[in-house]
Amino acid sequence: MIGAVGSMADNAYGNSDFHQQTGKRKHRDRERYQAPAGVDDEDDEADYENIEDSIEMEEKKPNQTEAFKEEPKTQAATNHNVCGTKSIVFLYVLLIASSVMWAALLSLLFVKCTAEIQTLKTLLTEKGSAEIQNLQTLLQEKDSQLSSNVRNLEKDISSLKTKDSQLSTNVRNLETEISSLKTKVCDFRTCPCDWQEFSGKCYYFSKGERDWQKAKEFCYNQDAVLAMVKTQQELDYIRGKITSNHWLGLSDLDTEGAWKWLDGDSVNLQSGFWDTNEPNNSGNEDCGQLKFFASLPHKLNDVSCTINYRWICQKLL
Ligand SMILES: [Ca+2]
Ligand SMILES: [Ca+2]
Repeated sequence: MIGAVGSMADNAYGNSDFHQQTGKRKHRDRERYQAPAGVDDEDDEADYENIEDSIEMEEKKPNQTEAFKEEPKTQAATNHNVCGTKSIVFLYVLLIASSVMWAALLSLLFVKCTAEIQTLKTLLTEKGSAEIQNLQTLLQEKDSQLSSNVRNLEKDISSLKTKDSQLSTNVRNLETEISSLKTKVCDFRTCPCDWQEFSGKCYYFSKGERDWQKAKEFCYNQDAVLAMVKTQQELDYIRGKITSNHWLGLSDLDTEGAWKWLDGDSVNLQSGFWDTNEPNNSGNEDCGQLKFFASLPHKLNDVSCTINYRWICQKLL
């Protein structure tokens, strides 16, 4: 504001000084062009008017100068506005062009990517189809092979079943033939196979060992009893057949010390069949055996019924 006021004052001052200087110069020009003596008055008057016009023209010059000074400023402002508008328009155009270019690039990229994706999809589909086809072929081959193997196994199983049935039939036939042959062979004997005949009786000498009760049950199952040695001949016969201790059908289980054979007959304790100092019931001995001696006659002895020994069965012919 202060600057503007100063400027206005300077302009006013400048104009006043200009008018003063212009007045002085008019005066000097009038003096200079004062007509000397002897000069024509009409010519002088014309010259003077030209001079006046010249001075007036010069007086008008400051105004023209000011106009010339103001004109560049307005033109510059106009030029500045035009340049700004052009710059904005240029920026807009540049922005639009850039947007169009980006849109075009993105479109191209999208189209390219879509094409790539489509190509990949096609490749994957082709490869997947080929793999699936290969797997299906392989599975069909394997399935066919497995089916063939299963059929072969079923045939083998059927053949084995047939052979097993034939073998079973053959075994049954052989068992029947063996049984028939045994019967025929045994018909020529007086005692069953593996039994020995002596004095109207059949005797069986076991190969295995059992306790007294189980040995008795075995003989019962053979329609026989544990051997009862009541005569010297029977004792001598049995003594010649054994090489170890054997159970006999003898016990005092019903009454301690009352020794009886299985048919209920009492045993003569003074018969000489018993070993020396036997039966002694040492440790609760209730079952009788024929005790084996390597160098002495085998004799009767009482022992615990739970001990396992071989045994002798006896039955009538
Ligand atoms: Ca006893
Ligand atoms: Ca004893």
